[in-house]
Amino acid sequence: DTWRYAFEEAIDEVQGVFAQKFKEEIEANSDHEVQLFPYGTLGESADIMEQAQAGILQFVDQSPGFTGSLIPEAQVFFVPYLLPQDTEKLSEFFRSSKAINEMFPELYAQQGLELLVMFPEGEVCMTTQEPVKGPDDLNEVKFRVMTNPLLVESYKAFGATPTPLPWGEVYGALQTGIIQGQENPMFFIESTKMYEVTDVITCAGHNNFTTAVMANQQFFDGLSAEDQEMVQAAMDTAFDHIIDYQSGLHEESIEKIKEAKPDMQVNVLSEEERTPFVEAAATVEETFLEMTGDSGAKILEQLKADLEAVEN
Ligand code: 6CS
Repeated sequence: DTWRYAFEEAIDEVQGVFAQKFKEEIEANSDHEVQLFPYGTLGESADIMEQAQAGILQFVDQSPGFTGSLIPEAQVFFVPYLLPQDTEKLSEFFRSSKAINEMFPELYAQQGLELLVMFPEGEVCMTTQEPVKGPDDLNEVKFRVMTNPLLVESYKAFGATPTPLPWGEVYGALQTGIIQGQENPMFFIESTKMYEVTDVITCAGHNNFTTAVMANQQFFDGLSAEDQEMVQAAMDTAFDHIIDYQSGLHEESIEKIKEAKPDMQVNVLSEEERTPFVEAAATVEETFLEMTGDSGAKILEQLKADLEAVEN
């Protein structure tokens, strides 16, 4: 039989490299085949999620940036400065976190989804037309965010005018001036040529892009115990692979951007310049708690405990 797996990026971008590794593992260890559907073949992120919930797809990679509208607690990944930027600590956190490996699966299950893995895709940086040294520089900037209420609140707190849009509209909206900024990991800024339609990259260390792979729950429940274990093992192997794959990717992507557009500015904000953004994070955390109540509070508390365990 053939398992259909869709993701939000191109085949040679991070989600695609992960999916290819998963496919390779499954096909090496079983008679199942995995058919991959990169971004654009089946629609936007919201479309592939619907298809996975309906059982048309067996697997889907959707980042919490979009799942936040379906599972409000998944917005926790948009509380700024929550995740460490240190890649070793970060991968250890994803591997060991109780919030991720025990609590989130219950919430995804309520939406008919078996959460299989969450993994990081790199530090998120902003790209804009003008330099951003602090929140004042975001004033009047229409800034594209993924369709996620808490991310909207973050960019409000950062001083911008957030504009939620699906990915497919971002390049054109920047080109025509409908928006003047967006955020993404460096590999994605490079591969999607965001440098063609913005002039300045600003890294404020406020977040690391998180994504999640899930299976249709009914499909997964119908697999033999052996197949379920094989799927989980293939996800674990793909996790290790994607962590290795990303080593140095941020820096290599900056080099490629500089080659393609030598006058592209890349600014890394100093500790002092970050302060107002860090301060804004506190209000975003409060908003998260207002939006998600008891359930969100428990997730946030566990997540912080998991992060602390990794720090020490
Ligand atoms: O900004 C976005 O919408 C996209 N960014 C990444 C890194 N992956 C998929 C997502 O659609």
